[in-house]
Amino acid sequence: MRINERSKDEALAKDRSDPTGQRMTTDQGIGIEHTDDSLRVGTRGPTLLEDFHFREKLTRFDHERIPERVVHARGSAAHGYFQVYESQAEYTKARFLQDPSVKTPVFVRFSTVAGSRGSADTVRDVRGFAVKFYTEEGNFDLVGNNIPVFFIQDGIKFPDVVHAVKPEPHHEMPQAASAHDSFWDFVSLVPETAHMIMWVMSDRALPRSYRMMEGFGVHTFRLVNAKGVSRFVKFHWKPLLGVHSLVWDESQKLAGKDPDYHRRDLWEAIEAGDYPEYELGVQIIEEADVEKLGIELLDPTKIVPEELVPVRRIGKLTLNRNPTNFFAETEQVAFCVANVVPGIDFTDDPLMQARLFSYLDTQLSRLGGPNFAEIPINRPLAPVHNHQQDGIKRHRIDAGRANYHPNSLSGGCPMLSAANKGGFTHFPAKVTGEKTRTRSESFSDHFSQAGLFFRSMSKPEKEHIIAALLFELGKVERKEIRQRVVEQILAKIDGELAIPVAEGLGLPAPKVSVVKGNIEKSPALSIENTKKNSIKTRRIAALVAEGVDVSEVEAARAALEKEGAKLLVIAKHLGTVKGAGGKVEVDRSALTTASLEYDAVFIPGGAASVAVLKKDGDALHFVQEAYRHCKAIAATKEGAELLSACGISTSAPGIVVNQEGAGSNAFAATFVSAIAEHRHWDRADRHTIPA
Ligand code: HDD
Repeated sequence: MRINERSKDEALAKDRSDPTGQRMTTDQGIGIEHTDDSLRVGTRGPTLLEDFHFREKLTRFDHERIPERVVHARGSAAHGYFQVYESQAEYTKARFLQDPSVKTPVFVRFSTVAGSRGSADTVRDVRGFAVKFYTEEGNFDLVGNNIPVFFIQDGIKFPDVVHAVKPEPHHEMPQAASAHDSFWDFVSLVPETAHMIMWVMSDRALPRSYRMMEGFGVHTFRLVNAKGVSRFVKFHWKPLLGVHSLVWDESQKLAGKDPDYHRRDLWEAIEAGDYPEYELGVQIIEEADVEKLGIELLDPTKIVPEELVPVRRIGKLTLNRNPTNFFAETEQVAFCVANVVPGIDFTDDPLMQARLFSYLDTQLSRLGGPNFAEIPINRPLAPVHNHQQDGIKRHRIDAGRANYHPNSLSGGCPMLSAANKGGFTHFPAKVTGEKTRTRSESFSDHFSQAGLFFRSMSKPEKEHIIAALLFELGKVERKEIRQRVVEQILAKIDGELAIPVAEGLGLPAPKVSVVKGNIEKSPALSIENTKKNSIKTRRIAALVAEGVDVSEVEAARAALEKEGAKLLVIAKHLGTVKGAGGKVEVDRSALTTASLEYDAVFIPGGAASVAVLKKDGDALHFVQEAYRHCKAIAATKEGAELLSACGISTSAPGIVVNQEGAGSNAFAATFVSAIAEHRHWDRADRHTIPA
């Protein structure tokens, strides 16, 4: 079969129901004449049981909810396609990785892990990055995260780590947060969490957007080519917009101001045609080189530093269509690590092995039985024929008498496929050994890569990790847990980390004993080194009041839009604001928005406008908060006076002041590069600003 970018959309179209121009019916297709009053005896009498429409309507409502995912309950998804840059036949026979002209449809769901379905998007947490490829050979699911390692090494401990991080069982608190005793109790007793802890305490756990975070397959997989040669592979997703994060104060406030911040951002970007794009990267490791590498590839708490094995970018994922219906698609999509196509195979990573079981199993209760693969979003494009049958909510109507193999009654059909005709064969890896519940010694180094991560951070990133630990451990009630984390975990990662955390918690300085690996730093781990050459899709707030210099707003808008960014005008009231040279349309009233929702702020000139803003506490707070969060702020002409009123020095990093006006080339160039920098951490006085 030949598929294209539209294939899944076309397949879903058969199940879509468009009410436009249609009459309302019951579930049985019977026309409804009245739906606002139940059937009763007399106008004030009892309601009648025979009102089947009323009973059906309520019954259906009563049963609308299904169990939320036990982890990753909160998520947002999009459709798109994947296209390989050039054939990867040397490494894999997977057909979707052969032909650059093929656009394989995908459905991608991003998520947080710990929170419930209705929890806020911007919490400190790992983000899920799950991709379902609807390939010609069946579905391949790459169920990854935005962090390349995991908390534990063996899936038997998954219920433990998830119970520990989820709200505590006696009072169901806190929601969507790891800052509580049971999580840190677990961490303090399970040193294999050390590396992951560094990542979740870092800026990686506070993405600016789903469009600006990396993704990782985490485990080592195998790629197998048509000759049966296998190589190990680590999968990466690299966002074309670079990797950018929020700051913690901003994340917490956003959770209240706009709990749907990431969901909205993804939706709006796609609606605006700013399609999120990520390159698929692979680190390929020859079996013969494994020993030389000196990294246990079966240990999911380890990365292979990009400096040792470069990430080769082999294709691009583009998300270009929002789902039609959240429940039908985003909620009912069922990812499964075991969904692989010929040419991609598993390894003996004990975390991966547990996942191979858990994902199918969880859908049985979440989606109510074994036929969940027949739900439209889960159906492969490749034809499905087998002898699996019956079960609750069966849709497929199998024809014929033979529901077993081998058979002669159906002419032996459905037939098996040989390996060279698309039949999946497991790579015949050699395995020997005795049954045991012990881990290999090669899984015992828990700290060298945690230290590598910390030491690879820039100064502000290190400060953020320390601040995150002080916040999280500061919320822990039991002193002995705080102490154990510092002494048993942090002191083995790095003194520069453990000592300030101990100090901030009022604990004695721990005895530091650090185990270092064979590389000191991995620059690829620091998001300070990400791409900073574009402001595409960034949102800039322009603060205005009556009397604003309208030409300044329009000149700034033109300069920013030229770079693919968007200027939104904010004023006290919706409608229009009059000023010198005309009027400007207001996009958001100050009441409904906050600096948190923008990447940068622009204060246009106009003496009357600035005079009003200088006396407006909300406007002052807006600018001060953006300053504190280290965002670029530009002011032209009289706009500079608002900066002074906020106590902000016009020479502070990331502050752009221009008296020539927003139309000048110098203004555009400096403001654009200040926004592209994302944040200006070196504002020494930012903690003195009251916001
Ligand atoms: Fe998992 C969901 C990613 C370890 C068991 N996981 C789930 C989702 C993502 C991940 C992105 C949400 C999929 C969606 O959007 O529907 N999980 C990971 C990664 C892991 C990982 C990257 C480590 C490398 N998970 C993991 C283990 C187990 C599970 C070790 C069990 C042994 N995960 C599940 C689950 C979920 C799930 C219980 C809940 C909902 C679902 O599967 O469909 O089966």
